[in-house]
Amino acid sequence: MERKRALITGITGQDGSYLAELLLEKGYEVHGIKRRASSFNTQRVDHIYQDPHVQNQNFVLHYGDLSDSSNLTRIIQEVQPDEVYNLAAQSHVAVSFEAPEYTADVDGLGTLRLLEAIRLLGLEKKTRFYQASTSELYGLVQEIPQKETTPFYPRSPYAVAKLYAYWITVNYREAYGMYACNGILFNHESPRRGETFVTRKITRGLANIAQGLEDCLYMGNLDSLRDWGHAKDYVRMQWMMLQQEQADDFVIATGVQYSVREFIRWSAAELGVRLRFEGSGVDERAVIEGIEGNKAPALKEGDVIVRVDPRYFRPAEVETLLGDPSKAKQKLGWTPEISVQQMCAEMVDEDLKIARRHALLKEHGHDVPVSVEN
Ligand code: NDP
Ligand code: GDR
Repeated sequence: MERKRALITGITGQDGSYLAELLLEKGYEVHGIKRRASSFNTQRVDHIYQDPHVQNQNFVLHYGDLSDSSNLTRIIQEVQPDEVYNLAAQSHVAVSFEAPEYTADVDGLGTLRLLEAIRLLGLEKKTRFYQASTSELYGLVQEIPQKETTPFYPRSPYAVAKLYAYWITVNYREAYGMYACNGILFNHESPRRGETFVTRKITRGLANIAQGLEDCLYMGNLDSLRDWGHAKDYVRMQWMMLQQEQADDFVIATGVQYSVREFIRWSAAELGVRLRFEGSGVDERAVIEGIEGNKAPALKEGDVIVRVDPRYFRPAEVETLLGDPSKAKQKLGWTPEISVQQMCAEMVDEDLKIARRHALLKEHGHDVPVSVEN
């Protein structure tokens, strides 16, 4: 039997890299779209990269961009994919307030361009389509917990663009009989998470502080509540969604929520640091109450290592998200295997390894990257 071919947009991102690994394990030929950048941007997939001079490649990267219809059409024509996973996006909510038009183009119209390319190439009965929809669609939540039938109320240019993408996916399913699904995924993280999303900003920042590379981590809204899972569990679900008899939309979540403050506390505990939160609002800060072990050699009791900086507040915030994954559990038999606490420990561990390497470089007079925004 011929092996299945998948095309992943956003293959260089967190989810794209885990999904590519999963599909390769399953025997797929995996094609991915990467953007041209002035420096290398394939770190997350370098370990599965194959020399293009070798015959019978099962991992192939194509240059492309979701803003470019002709490019997308050419790639889809060349690849003739059985499955398309549309993971590419300007995926940062805060950045979408600064670049709303670009975000609408890539995250909203980009989805249309892919669906339309599949249709115009006559592949609408062959190619199955997965759209990376998001819990941000619920925004100002209308029901707790949120499930597939909960009304949407987007609160950012990112979420509004993703709302268009959600509905155009449903529309192509209904209008042209395409197998097209939305996975409405709640936040999912990993050691490969982008450095400016809140979990990674915390684990990376605290690991750097523990190694003496930074003094203090500046954060936005600590009260924000999120339902966090592990990206590895969530990409498994993306694949499962395209293996059903009929296309459908599913909420993917853990069903448990925690605050940003709690995530900070767990990360610090993983470094052997006990924190006390003092003050409130923009004056809130985390002070070290006690230290155990030797993972944080640069710290001492009484140090203030986290402060609130209003520059990280958003013009409109999504205060609380909590998903109900019952439909995915019942219909697809999916359950997450990695808890948020295990995930936090894994992320701290990986960031500590990087921080230790950087501390060593610094000791020998080399420059190291430390700062992180958003
Ligand atoms: P990342 O930000 O890690 O990855 C985004 C990917 O999209 C990167 O490969 C990026 O390329 C690529 N990309 C960005 N702009 C373009 C463009 N104009 N043309 C082509 N490619 C582009 O996101 P995640 O892996 O975390 O998320 C994957 C998808 O799932 C996104 O669509 C996101 O919005 C959505 N989502 C994510 C959730 C999460 O918690 N992670 C939850 C719900 C939905 P480059 O590497 O060059 O920047
Ligand atoms: P989110 O993720 O906006 O939910 O979108 P992010 O990790 O950026 O923020 C989560 C919550 O933490 C609060 N927060 C901060 N966030 C960042 N980035 N930096 C800070 O310093 C900070 N301080 C507090 C935020 O205000 C927010 O409430 C992610 C992305 O992956 C989207 O692409 C995806 O669709 C959704 O998750 C589900």
